[in-house]
Amino acid sequence: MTDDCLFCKIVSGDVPADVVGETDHTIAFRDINPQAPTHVLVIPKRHEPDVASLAAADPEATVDLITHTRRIADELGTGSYRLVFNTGADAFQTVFHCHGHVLSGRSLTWPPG
Ligand code: DGP
Repeated sequence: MTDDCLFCKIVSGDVPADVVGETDHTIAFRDINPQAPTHVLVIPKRHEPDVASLAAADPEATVDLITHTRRIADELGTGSYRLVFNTGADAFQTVFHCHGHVLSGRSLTWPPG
């Protein structure tokens, strides 16, 4: 837990969120600014700034997070989904606690949109 991290506060329950799933290592909650009918953030409970840091620190939690995204897409989306890890400020990462965006429920375009 990092005191000044918004997503750590969601993990601890100090900031409310629309939680749609939880495992030993991860929680999933709806994004406050959805970009698709299903837009869920899947995050590790432990604080790591990005997915590569999580993979280095805790491979088991990383596998759990990826597996959890599949379940969210199956249960709440269409089955087809996009999993996005914005990494670094220039890639539009705004919250520096690892999170995967699960986007589903509409036709997604490529390049990303
Ligand atoms: P990123 O730009 O990749 O770091 O994504 C951060 C996402 O977090 C962004 O899509 C909006 C979402 N977000 C920011 N603050 C909150 C919040 O307080 N609650 C929820 N549910 N989502 C938030």
